[in-house]
Amino acid sequence: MSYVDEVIEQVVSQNPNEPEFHQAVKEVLESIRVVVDQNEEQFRRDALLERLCNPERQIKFRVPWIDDKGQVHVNTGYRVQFNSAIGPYKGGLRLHPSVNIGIIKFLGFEQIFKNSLTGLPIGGGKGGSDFDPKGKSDREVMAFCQSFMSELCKYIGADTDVPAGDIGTGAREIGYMFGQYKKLRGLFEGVLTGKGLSYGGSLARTEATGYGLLYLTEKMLKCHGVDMKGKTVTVSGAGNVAIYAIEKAEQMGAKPVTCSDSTGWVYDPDGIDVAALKEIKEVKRQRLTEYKKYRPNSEYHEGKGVWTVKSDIALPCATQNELDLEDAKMLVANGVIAVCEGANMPTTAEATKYFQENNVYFVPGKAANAGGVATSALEMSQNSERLSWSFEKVDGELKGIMVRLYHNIDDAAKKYGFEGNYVVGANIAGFEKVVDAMNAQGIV
Ligand code: NDP
Ligand code: 2IT
Repeated sequence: MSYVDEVIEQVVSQNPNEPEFHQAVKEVLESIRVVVDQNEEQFRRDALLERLCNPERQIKFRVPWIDDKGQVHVNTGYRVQFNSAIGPYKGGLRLHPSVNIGIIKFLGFEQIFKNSLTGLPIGGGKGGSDFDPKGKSDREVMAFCQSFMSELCKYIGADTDVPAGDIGTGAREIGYMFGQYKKLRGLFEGVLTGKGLSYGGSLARTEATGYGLLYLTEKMLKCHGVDMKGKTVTVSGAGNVAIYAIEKAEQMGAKPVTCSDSTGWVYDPDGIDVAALKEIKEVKRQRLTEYKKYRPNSEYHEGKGVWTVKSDIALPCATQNELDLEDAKMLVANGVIAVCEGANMPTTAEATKYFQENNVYFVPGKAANAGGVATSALEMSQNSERLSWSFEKVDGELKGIMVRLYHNIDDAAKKYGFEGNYVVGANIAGFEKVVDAMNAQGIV
């Protein structure tokens, strides 16, 4: 049996009940098969893939907190410090009831290669909790965040592990966590990114993931002779990534016509009103049912359905495995040109294959959404030099990073005979740098 197949089998049997982690590992290892085959003897002797697929450290802890009625709740907190070969662990904290160790491991594993692709010195990690911030008062969210950080603060630091936001973790949560870290450790340092601007946050970090997604999409399409202007875009999600993807798509002259949350979705034939969306989601923390009040011409539908809308470009920006084979068939039948992932692993393996077989330009999340973590690394740089850069500077750096990233994955795909396959390109390009650093540092 080939070394790649052996390790895939091992990962599946040693990590039962973690289907998302298996999915992420299989995609990466299948993609890098061509590189591994060329170095099979050495990689096997060095147990390189076993080391790559086993986190350096996994932390799991109890998070007790008291609600507004005096009731105590207990959630579970996680931090998976996956790989520090190229820099301090870096990756977000997800707060969502669906969080379990398998979800955090899949996200941490993806983060290794994504962070490598940014070209910046950041290793891979991820964390979070099964706590649901939805429907909680600010005080309850603060109580949770303080309790979460009371334990997490023992394991993180500006030069060891730097968490940030992800689903359910935005500026409010990062603020409460930063305050607690500072109180307990007595350190005002860049231990978290996505901070508020008044205490060390970076301009353009809020926008970065969505904007970066569009910078990469625009560049990729341009290289294939396609102009963004006038294109219809379907977007899923209505959170941080989706909002700024919609905003930048509009600025580029495209027309985003959908967004969604976990209860329903909106179709606005005139183009999503991003100011209304921000008001509903960022300010009032409401459901998308409210959107129709701002835009009477729009439609609201319960459940899932964004991918039934005809579009040229599809940007899944909500959560993992939200776009399945049926959705892919619908998008292809409706003439979609490109699918670029704003979320982490939103497209199932079957749907990805279907897009590739039908000549849809498909860019995986670890490349397409890397602008968020790249700008987090720029926030770390600003914190280290105790300076704040202008919006234009950060945004310009972000754009440069996304354009270089695109060429990097395109070149890697071509080099190994997979031209246009950005899944293979991203995984190989991300892997090569990490392996080089792991080899240089010995068996640790
Ligand atoms: P937010 O919490 O801001 O928004 C998430 C959005 O997705 C919400 O509209 C939410 O709806 C929806 N959603 C979440 N879970 C589900 C679900 N199980 N089913 C249906 N809808 C769901 O998160 P972000 O925008 O930050 O993150 C979105 C994706 O992008 C995630 O995959 C994340 O890992 C990824 N990502 C985020 C980055 C960042 O910088 N924030 C960087 C790179 C990737 P509802 O509010 O109803 O739950
Ligand atoms: O998935 C991701 O890249 C993020 N949630 C952002 C991580 C970060 O450290 O900014």
